[in-house]
Amino acid sequence: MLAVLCLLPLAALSGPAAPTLKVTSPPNGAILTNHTVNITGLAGGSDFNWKQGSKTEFGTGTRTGLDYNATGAMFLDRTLIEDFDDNSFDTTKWSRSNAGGITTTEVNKGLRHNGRNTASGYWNGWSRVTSTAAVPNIVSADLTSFGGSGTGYSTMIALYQDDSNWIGIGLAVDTSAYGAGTWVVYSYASGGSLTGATLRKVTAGSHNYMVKCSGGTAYLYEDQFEAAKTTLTLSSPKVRFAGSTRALSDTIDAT
Ligand SMILES: [Ca+2]
Repeated sequence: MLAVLCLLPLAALSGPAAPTLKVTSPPNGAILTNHTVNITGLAGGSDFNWKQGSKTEFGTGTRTGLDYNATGAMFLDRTLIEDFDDNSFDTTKWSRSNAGGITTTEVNKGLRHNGRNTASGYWNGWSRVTSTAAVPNIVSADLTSFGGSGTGYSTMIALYQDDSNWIGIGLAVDTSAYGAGTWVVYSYASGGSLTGATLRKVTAGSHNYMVKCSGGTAYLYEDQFEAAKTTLTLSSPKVRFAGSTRALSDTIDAT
């Protein structure tokens, strides 16, 4: 599952109205520190300026993703791409936690949530991979296969601020809550208050899931189409991948 994490170009989301960006000063290719780049005359009539203040910030990555919120305010953000393609889990970029017999490993050019729930109670068998640093406010990943057995199992990609503030989208089977089938689901926590919903049933196959949080609204996408949105503000979120199982002896295998 979740082979690629990246910031997608805005044009992929919003159709023909995508704005263009042209910076004439400093010239293309120039590397400057402690200079302000001012970008004007873009969609929504807003201006944007961005200051790259240090070598350290430059080394963190170039801000290449153009984004705007519902008011038309524009901003740039960094791009992070992780392919999980070398079968070696990078603990400088990612932290792992798990419980109840479910684990996440980097295998076969992707992340794999796998295992059999050994925990009592409900949804106490899980594994989570979280970035060690904050990420852009748009994250996406391809879920290439999703399976399991028993009463319920789920996987999602999420923007995660803390346990009380996060939002994610993915797939779930929960025969007691949803009936038969695999469902696209989303859930989020805002100030500790948890909300979740099913969106539609899906058949097997690869799907891309994306989460964007911008200007006080969180947007959830499946295969580049907006699937849901809700009012939510997150501060410096990380990206999290999670796989969970519902009850004792339920299994999951998601890549
Ligand atoms: Ca790796």
